[in-house]
Amino acid sequence: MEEKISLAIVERYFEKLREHLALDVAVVGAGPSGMVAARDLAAAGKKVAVFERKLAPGGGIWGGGMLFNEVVLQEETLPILEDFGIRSVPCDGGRHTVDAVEMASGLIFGAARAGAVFFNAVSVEDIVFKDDRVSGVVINWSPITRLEMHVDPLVVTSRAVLDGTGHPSEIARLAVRKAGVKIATESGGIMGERPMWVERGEEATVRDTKMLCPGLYVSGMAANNVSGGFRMGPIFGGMLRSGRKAAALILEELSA
Ligand code: 48H
Repeated sequence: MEEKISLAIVERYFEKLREHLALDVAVVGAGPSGMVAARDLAAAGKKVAVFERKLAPGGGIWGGGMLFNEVVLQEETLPILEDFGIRSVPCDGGRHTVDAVEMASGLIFGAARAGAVFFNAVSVEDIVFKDDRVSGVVINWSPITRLEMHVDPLVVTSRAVLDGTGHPSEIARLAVRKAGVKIATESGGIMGERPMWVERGEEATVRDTKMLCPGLYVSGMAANNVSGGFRMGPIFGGMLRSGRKAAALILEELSA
């Protein structure tokens, strides 16, 4: 019995990994924008994997605002929540509060049920860059990177990579620093996040969700950081809309 449980886990895990070594889309980071994108892409029939450094997917949702586990969303973004069956409570100004735990778990479940596969506790430490195109991700166990063990990574190839890594925009940074790519920003590099201005930050997040260079897209706070957008605190409508827009842009390219 003991052996059979271990065997079932090992066999199924490796089957899952083997099936996802060549992807349509690699989503890096299981924050709100990455998970909405993963769900939409998987629902459209694409082979999608989400690589998340932490043990628990969910990114910055869980803690709400300053650990008060509620977040705020604008009325017009509720249809995205409804696609995941996540509930909300109206507050003033056409806004709604959402229980952060319900939102994080609902987005995880929705993306998984649509067919996106999560690889948690896995960090993307580099990109594949071939013929002037980002064409995959280089992965390692997060504990290995955290312990700074000298262990070579594995590679997953992908037709498109989405940088959903939040504030640090790690994948775009790698493209600029290691591949010498000029990305689609005013300076051609990482502009850096600006201070708090909710309305401007929310709009910029969606506007700056885009293709940065062939094969590489950006969403959420990473889009803000890359293009020099303002931050917005614990309001999440822009993140959800950004994920939806990223998926639509990628689908447009993959179906062309
Ligand atoms: C694997 C990685 C790597 C890596 C990072 O920050 P997130 O929640 O993502 P977004 O951009 O969808 O949402 C942002 C939102 O949560 C937020 O922070 C807001 C609204 N802030 C406003 C403000 O003013 O501060 O999640 C990103 C995820 C995290 O779970 C990371 O662990 C993960 O990406 N990650 N995973 N490989 N190299 N880098």
